[in-house]
Amino acid sequence: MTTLWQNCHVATMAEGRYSAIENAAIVTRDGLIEWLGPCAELATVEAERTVDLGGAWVTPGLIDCHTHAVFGGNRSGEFEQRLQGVSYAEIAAQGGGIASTVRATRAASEDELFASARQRVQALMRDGVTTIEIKSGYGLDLANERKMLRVARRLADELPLAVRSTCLAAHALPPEYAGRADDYIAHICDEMLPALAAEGLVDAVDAFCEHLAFSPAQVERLFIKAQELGLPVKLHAEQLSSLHGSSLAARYQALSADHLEFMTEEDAIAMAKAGTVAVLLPGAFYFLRETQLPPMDALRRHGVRIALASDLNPGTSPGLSLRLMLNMGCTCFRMTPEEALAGVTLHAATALGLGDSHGSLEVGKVADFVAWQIERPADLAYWLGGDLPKRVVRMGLEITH
Ligand code: DI6
Ligand code: FE
Repeated sequence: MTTLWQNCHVATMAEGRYSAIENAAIVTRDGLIEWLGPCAELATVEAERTVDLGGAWVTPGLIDCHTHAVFGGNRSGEFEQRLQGVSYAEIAAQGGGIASTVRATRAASEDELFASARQRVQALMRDGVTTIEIKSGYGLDLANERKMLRVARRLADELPLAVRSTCLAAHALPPEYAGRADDYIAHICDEMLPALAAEGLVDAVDAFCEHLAFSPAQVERLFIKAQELGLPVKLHAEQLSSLHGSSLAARYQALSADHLEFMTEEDAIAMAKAGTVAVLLPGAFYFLRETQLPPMDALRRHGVRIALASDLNPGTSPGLSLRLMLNMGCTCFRMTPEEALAGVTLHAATALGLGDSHGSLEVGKVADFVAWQIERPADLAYWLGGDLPKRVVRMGLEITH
C-alpha cells in the first residue's frame, strides 16, 4: 500500500539534528519511507491513499530505550514511607526495595504481569512511543525471568509496537543466593542465559554494576558469556558511584551504558571510541532527588551520542510519559530540546541496535512517525507531559489508541 502524507513539516532527526523540512510531503510504501522532501519537489505519485496532516510537525515515532515495564505490584507505599523520613536502606532491611518487587513478580501469573504491563506500555504509547525496550530483572531465577521476557514478546504481538527485550538477570541478588554473588553469576552464565537465548527471548544482555549489586569483574564474566552467545550488551553504570562500568561496557562494544551520573571524562572517551550510546535517565535522577549531574560537557566534547529514556520501574522512576522525560532532560541536565528529541529518536534507536532502520525519517527506514499539532518541535520538550493532539503512524499505517 502506498500512502501520500501531505501538508506537514518534518523534523527528520537525520544525524541527530532537527534537519527540518518545512512544507513537506512523505510517501510510504509497504511500511517503509519511499520518499520525503519539500512538497514542491514531489513528482506525481500513484498513491492508494492521500492523507492531509493539517500543517502538523512530523517526528520519528518516539523510542523508549530503557524500561522495566514488566513487574508485579508497585512501591507507592515505600514512596510514602520515604517521604516520612524512612531511609531507602531501612526499607530494604525490612524486605522492601527491589526484593519486594521480586516477590510480587514471582507471585504474579504471566497473564497478570501482561495485563499490568500493557496498561503502562499503553500510557507510554499515548505519548507517541512506537518502539520500546523492556528488561527482565525482577524474576531472578530461570522460570520467572522467562515469564517476564515472554510478557515482553507478547506485548509486541498484541500491541502496535516494536519491543526489544533485554535479559537483566544480573539486576540484584536473589534471596536463594544471599552472600553468593559469584555463584549467582555462574548460574546466569551456565544455565539461565543460554536457555533464555535458545528460546529466542533475548535481544540484549544487561547488568546492574554497583556496590549494592554486581562488581565490574562479575559483569565482565557475564559480558564474555553474552559475547559467546552472540548477544549485544548494555549496562546500568555509574548511577550511585564510580566503578568505571561504562569503560568496561565500551570495551565490550556495548550498545549503551545507562544512568552515568558518576562517570568520568575517561569513561566518556572510551564510550566515544566504542560508539557506545550514553542513555540518561532523568526520571530516576528526579525521583531519587539525586544531585550529581552526568558530565554533559564531557559527553558532548567527545561526541558521545546521548539518548534519554523513562527507566519506567516501580522503585526509582515510575515514569509513564517519555515526553515528560524530554522536559526533565532539558531542565535537570540542561539538554537542548533538539538534543532531547534526538535522545528519544535516532540515538535511542542506536542504543537498541536499530539505528539503521529506526529513529529518523529517511528513505528506506521504517515508516514510524508522529504528526503533532504543535507550533514547533521544541513544544515536545516544553509541555510538562499532557496529551498533545497527534496522529501516530506505525509501519505506514495510522494507529488509534
Ligand atoms: N537502577 C535503578 O534505578 C533501578 N534498577 C537499577 O538497576 C531500580 C529498580 C528498583 O528499585 O526496582
Ligand atoms: Fe534501569
